[in-house]
Amino acid sequence: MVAGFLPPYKTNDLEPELSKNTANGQDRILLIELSPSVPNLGRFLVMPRFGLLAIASILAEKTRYRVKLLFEPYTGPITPESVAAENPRYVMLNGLTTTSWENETFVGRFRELTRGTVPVITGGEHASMFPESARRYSDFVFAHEGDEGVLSLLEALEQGDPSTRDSLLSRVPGLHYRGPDGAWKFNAGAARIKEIDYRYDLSVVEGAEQASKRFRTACMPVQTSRGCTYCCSFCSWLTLYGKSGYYVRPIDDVIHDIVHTVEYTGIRDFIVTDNLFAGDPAHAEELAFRLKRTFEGRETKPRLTVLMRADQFAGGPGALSDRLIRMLVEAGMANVSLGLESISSTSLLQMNKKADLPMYYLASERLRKHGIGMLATFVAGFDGDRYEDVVNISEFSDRFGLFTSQVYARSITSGTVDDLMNGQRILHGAMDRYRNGHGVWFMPAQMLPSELQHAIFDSCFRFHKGGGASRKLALRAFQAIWAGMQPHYEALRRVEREVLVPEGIYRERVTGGYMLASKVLNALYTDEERYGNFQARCARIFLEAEPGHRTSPVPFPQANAASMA
Ligand code: B12
Ligand code: SF4
Repeated sequence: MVAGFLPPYKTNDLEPELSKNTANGQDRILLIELSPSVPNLGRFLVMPRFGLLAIASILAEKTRYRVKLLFEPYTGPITPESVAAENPRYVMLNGLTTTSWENETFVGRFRELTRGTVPVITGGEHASMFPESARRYSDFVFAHEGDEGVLSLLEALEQGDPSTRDSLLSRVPGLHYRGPDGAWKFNAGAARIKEIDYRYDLSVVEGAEQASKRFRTACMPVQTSRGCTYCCSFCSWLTLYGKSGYYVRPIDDVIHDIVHTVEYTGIRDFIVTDNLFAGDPAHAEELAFRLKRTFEGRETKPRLTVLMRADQFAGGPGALSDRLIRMLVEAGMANVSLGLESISSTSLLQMNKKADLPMYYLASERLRKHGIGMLATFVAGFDGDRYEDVVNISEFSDRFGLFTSQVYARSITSGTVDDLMNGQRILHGAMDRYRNGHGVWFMPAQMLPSELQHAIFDSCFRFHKGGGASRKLALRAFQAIWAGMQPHYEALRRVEREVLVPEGIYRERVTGGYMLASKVLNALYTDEERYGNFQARCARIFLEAEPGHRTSPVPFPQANAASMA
């Protein structure tokens, strides 16, 4: 329990009036997850993001505030007016980068309504990866794990004395905040949480009770471990956590979350949000044993989809034994989402994936033998990838026996090895709303950016058009996403026509098609002024391509409006 709560948080002229009002909402924290206006694949599942659920549960258990989590698919539209009417003491927002525009618009209006009296605290993936951008709509930005820091932050904010408050704020790891002079500060050096300590309390999530009865595709995230033991060049897990380390959760807590979810929401489909499920085989074995025993004789056995590497099924380090795989299946592990990433050996090497195609086929056989469903994610746009390599992922996925094949764009993100080596290839100015995993905003080596964008969807369409009715739901999702991506796709084509090709950054091959002229780009990059101008021209085109120049959300076009589908 955080001690000494609820002395007034004096920041403005409204405060004395509000602080008398603790019984009237002023002891309330509202946590809000808005939906992005441009669809992404994940949006077709009704599932709150794990991080905010964890933070809400921690606040409900360890503080005296009244906590409410609003998840837009459960509640219907969340407006600044409805939130302001609840007179919260604090508002907390999460979000992926694709939702940053919605968050910014929401907070803009909310601040007008409340005259800036309610502190807005943000955390999660966008806040950790692009804190400068999250600062635009936040009073406090939390990078990395927030479980412990959020309590220290509230403790600091409840201090009446400004210098005590500032001193406490300066000790919250991972926090971006404004100092007494109004300038932003950042407490670097986030420590990893080694003893993860929370249990879901879904009673604080509005509309979660029996959610399975209202939403056909309702799922719930659950976490058994944090971090990874690998370092693939493109992967953002280190940026998200701030430091290396792989830590497991106590089994009792994991079991609690699953049982509580099944009983309270009726949901039995879980996505395990671990970066690397079963990275500690002994922990996985105990989990399998306990989970199986917990649901023995019950009809509500959970179905788990876990994120894993192929080599965990094919003799890699930490590979799972047949016995353990069988135990996990009996406990409910129904599907494995494999991060296969590429079918090009060159690209797999460039990614530092430490895996190859023979290993993939071995894993596929093993999973099939155990009757486990397989889906896979790929990252397209590495230097070994030509248009046809990306499209051929669909045929490979078919042969491999996947039920869903998801091709994402290589998205050079801050703090990754890929960023260090290839940061100059990022096209600045692409709108955040298209940074949803599907959008391309960098310059691939063997094709134009728009061709890569096209190839990614071409591959997903080809795979999901085959294979019968089971793939049709995903096909419709990809069609809707492609339709939503059209302004971005058109902007890429204009950037190429007006900047990249005329400037010689892409050259036409004698055999047809375009390739990146790395020397031209690198020379441009070394000239700060010219590179700045080049990026400014691209950014202007991205902005001009936006319907209404960002003044209104992108209209949701009919799925069949997009030509390729
Ligand atoms: C697990 C996962 C998923 C799962 C589970 C999602 C869920 N509902 O929880 C699944 C597979 C479903 C998924 C789907 C998607 N994902 Co995903 N996913 C991940 C993954 C592998 C791990 C997430 C993670 O560990 N986060 C980091 C930790 C630190 O955050 P956390 O545990 O959630 O929360 C902690 C802190 O962030 C903080 N915190 C969180 N919120 C808040 C709020 C406040 C107020 C505070 C104070 C603190 C705080 O405290 C929490 C507890 O410590 C990462 C990739 C990776 N390798 O790490 C991608 C990643 C997060 N996903 C990404 C994307 C793009 C998507 C999709 C849009 C893909 C798509 N096109 O469909 C969908 C969106 C689905 C949706 N509606 O949410 C991107 C996000 C990029 C970005 N900057 O926005 C990532 C980074 C992958 C990448 N490199 O592109 N994803
Ligand atoms: S892609 Fe997967 S295996 Fe590679 S570093 Fe990221 S989480 Fe770990």
